[in-house]
Amino acid sequence: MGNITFTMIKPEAVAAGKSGAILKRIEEGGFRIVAMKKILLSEEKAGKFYEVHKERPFYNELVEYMSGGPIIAAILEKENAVTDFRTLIGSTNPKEAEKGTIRKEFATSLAMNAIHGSDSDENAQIEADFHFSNQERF
Ligand code: IDP
Ligand code: MG
Repeated sequence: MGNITFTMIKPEAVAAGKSGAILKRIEEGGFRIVAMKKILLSEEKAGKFYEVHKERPFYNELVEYMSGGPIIAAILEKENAVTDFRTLIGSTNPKEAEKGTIRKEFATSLAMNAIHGSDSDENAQIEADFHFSNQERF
């Protein structure tokens, strides 16, 4: 048993049929899927999820984008889950993402960067609880 991180495969990657390929990379990276579902976030829910970015100039665009189509949300387990997952997905800006990372391969732009990963253990717990009940975790 390791610790957990929270991820979302973002709308443009889901729409482009990349979910399977991305999930394959996640499992091959040693992450165990604890919980997973395909959901359409309301603007309100997307706004709440990204509330820390409320004052940023891209906030409205981000909320519109993340509520514009279904996402795949998941809780992942691994030792050092948060740090190792951020390494697997790569930099926020795909132009700066390392070769071999999920964002390097699947992102289309800085905004539409294919995947989310929690940035701390504390936020991983908050984000997992935001989307999943205990009964949905295995
Ligand atoms: P992260 O997803 O790598 O943790 P954050 O800085 O937390 O990056 O930003 C959250 C999300 O907001 C990014 O993944 C991306 O989709 C979007 N975003 C970040 N910076 C910009 C920007 O400058 N313009 C447009 N969208 C952005
Ligand atoms: Mg972040």
